[in-house]
Amino acid sequence: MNRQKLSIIGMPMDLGQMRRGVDMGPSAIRYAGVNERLKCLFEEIHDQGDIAIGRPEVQIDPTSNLRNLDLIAEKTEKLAEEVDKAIEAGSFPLVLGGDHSIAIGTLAGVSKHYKNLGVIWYDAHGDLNTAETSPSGNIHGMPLAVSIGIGHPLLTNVGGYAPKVKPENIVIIGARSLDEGERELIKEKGIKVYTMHEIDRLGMTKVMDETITYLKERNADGVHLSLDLDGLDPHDAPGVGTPVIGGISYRESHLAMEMLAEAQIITSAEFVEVNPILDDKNKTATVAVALMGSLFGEKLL
Ligand code: Z70
Ligand code: MN
Ligand code: MN
Ligand code: MN
Repeated sequence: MNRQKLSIIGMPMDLGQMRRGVDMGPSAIRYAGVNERLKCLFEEIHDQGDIAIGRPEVQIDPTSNLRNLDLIAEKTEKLAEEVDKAIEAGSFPLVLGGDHSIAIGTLAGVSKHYKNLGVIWYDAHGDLNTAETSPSGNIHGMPLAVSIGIGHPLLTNVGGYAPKVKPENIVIIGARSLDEGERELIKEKGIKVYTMHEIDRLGMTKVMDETITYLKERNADGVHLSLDLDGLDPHDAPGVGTPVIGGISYRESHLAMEMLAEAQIITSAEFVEVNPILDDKNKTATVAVALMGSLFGEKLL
């Protein structure tokens, strides 16, 4: 893991779902002090500001069940370029969302730098829908399917290549709201999932130990952490568009981040779905920044 340089890239895009406010996620996370918190953990921090999203008209195409398809393809392509540049410059890319559809761009920028990328998807949801299986038409429920090459070609080909990740290199942690088509895809593709049931049963220590061992045994040469704040319990992270009760606690999440720091396997990360409009005094962004501290090796003593 490169501890020298960190690139912070804001992706204020809310086009992957229907609740406004998640476009303010990067501002909320900066307001919560991300730069100050991480300053002492890196030699250099480059806050690259935000990718320009503008205020595009919402695209409604009643035939495709893919809301804002063209816009999301266009904007995630831009994010992919920035993430790629950061890695080329020897920086660790940290992307601030934005709804989870931004992961299409992050992974497109990251995965070309690795032969066998691993992905940890920390989320209440599977984000494994396609236009055919999605109950909502929201693309933020699809980025993990897109990354394994399943979905509309405009999305799977962001970055100019597909797929980005092998299904067997993915570990989902925190799942508790899966759609039928997602369950089928998980079984069909052999994606490793720790639902809340396994987290309760095994404890977070065992879940993370197993996750780290699994990705090492798979010979992952890089691991991307995609952390959706709705993976946490809404009590600890209320500022998200789709809260699901019975989630991972703040403490368990810290432990998970600390274990990832210790294992030194994470090579890129994104924190998504922070919605300050739905939040309680910027609590969720504050939690996100605290988790980043642990992920990047902050010590209590
Ligand atoms: C549902 C769908 C989702 C995030 C909600 C929800 C998906 N499975 N993803 N919040 N981040 O509409 O596809
Ligand atoms: Mn490159
Ligand atoms: Mn998600
Ligand atoms: Mn989610």
